Amino acid sequence: MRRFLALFLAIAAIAVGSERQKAADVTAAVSLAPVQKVRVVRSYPHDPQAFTQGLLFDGGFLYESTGQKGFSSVRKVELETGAVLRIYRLAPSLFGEGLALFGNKLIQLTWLNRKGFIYDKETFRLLGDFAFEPEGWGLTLDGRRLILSDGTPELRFLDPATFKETGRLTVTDGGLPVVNVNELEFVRGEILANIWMKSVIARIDPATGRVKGWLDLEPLVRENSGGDTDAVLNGIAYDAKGDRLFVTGKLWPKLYEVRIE
Ligand SMILES: [Ca+2]
Repeated sequence: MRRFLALFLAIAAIAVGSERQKAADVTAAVSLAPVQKVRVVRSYPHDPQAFTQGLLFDGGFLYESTGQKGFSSVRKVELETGAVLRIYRLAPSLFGEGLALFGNKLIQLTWLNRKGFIYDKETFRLLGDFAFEPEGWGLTLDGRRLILSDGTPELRFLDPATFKETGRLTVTDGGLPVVNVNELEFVRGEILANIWMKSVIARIDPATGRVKGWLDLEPLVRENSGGDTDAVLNGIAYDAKGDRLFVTGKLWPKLYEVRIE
């Protein structure tokens, strides 16, 4: 219970941020979403050099975007072995971020370059690029719209064909904005989101932006971070056909199939 309380306070702290004064005024209205545990179904090897920024699952394989200048890439990864089957390396000036799939196209964000890239899923041939604002953090597709995070509580919806913004959503918990919203995955009608530097995943209602629950992945963070503050939880993929949820982190040696308890 004590650990849950600490977690609640940690979440409350991120939510409050610089709006502490304003937040204090609405404290009475705060009712933080419940914290849920996850069960590890199976673990798999993950490249401990991969600074994971985007992750998705399609057709039996993982697709991963990695960051850091000089180390950014898009990869096709074999789930069982973690082997990199195909790789596209970005120019050293670019920092890879979120990754989504639209049809047969992989769409990758970069962090501060205000540029995204489109690749053929099979060949990894670069098909084109697009401009977006302001920063690129996470990316997923809800079936018809791209959802982009930029580290603020705001999620942007983009048309996946034109990359034009079609709407926004503010992520809140207990009426307070949640900052540092990072890697995303659309799962069974909810937006799952990593929160940068936190060992929780938010389950966000895509209609209201409200956090419906927090998945506590602290035991996995402890097992994989090795005390490295960069080695944070980041990477959510969903196998819709097999109803399997995968999570990993930056520089983590393992990737997990997890089930929400
Ligand atoms: Ca994802």
